Amino acid sequence: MGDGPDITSDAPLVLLSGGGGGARLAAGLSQALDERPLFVVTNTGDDFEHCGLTICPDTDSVLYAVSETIDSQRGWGRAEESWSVFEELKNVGGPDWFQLGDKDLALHLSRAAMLAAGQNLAGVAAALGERLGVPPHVAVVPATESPVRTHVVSEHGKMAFQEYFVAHRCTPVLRNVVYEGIGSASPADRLSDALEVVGAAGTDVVLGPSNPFLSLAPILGIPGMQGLLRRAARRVVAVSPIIGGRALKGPAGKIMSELGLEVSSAGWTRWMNEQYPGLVDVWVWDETDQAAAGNLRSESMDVRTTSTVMSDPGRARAFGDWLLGVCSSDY
Ligand code: FO1
Repeated sequence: MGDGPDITSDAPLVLLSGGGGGARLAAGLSQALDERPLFVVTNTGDDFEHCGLTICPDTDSVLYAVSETIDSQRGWGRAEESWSVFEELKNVGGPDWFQLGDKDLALHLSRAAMLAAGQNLAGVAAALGERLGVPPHVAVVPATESPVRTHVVSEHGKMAFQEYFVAHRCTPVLRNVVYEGIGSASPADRLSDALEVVGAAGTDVVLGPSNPFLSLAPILGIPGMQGLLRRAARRVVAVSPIIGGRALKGPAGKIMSELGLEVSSAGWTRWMNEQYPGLVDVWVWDETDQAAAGNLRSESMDVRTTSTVMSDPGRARAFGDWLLGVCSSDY
């Protein structure tokens, strides 16, 4: 991959991604863009230390999805995985709450070696992407190098993200989410360098169909991130993670109801618009919800609907193509 796409040739498209939905769209846009540079900004709030290894789930889901090595059914980890080490880890009393397959573990060991040798998260992601087969026009960029750690506050008190998501399977009632360290974080140099070179309104930004509280907030809450994206973007397009009143996977719908929000594309749109005023130009909903789109349009919000369910790579590619059309259209 060298030092990544030549962004002066053509303004990049920037995708903010977390979780399985964001990874699927990253793969779809990678295919749809072909040559135009794609910067996938990945959430680092789920990152954590495990068995002495730095685990970066949302970055790895994108690396695996774009290189077509992901276990597409789960939305994380490797396809054609084996579990010899994990099985033996249990026998020798290691932690068994977080499943690490053999191939996935090899990637974590390689990351640990590179970090120990002084490489940063962006450099590790670029090196791993090259080895996995991420196409040269795609840069996978962890949102920040500074540690940001998402914690969920529930009736059990405050817990680390992976404890909530994996150990407790998202069952605790969420009262608040805190992003420890975010106040002293700054956008990754690779992203800010790229977007400052491009100049005003030279790129397009897509907020992926990711959990707004757990995947997008730890990116957009980084000081300077919203301004950086807004200044560089011709158009900012956000994709609803809620379809027909629920999230396809993950706790976004459950969290919305626990926070007293209407669990719908409209509820998501209103919350996002309040949280990030002036950031989003176009709201993309699934066609399942097109009847309700009229209400928001009457509040002069630009809501567009299409089929957003990326149930296979072909549909992810088609959705990517459709989004490119939205980004480049004049209306
Ligand atoms: N999610 C689970 O529900 N159980 C697991 O054991 C698990 C292991 C795992 C290992 C590597 C990795 O990159 C992701 C893994 N995930 C697992 C998913 C992970 O918790 C989520 O992908 C993100 O943190 C939220 O999107």
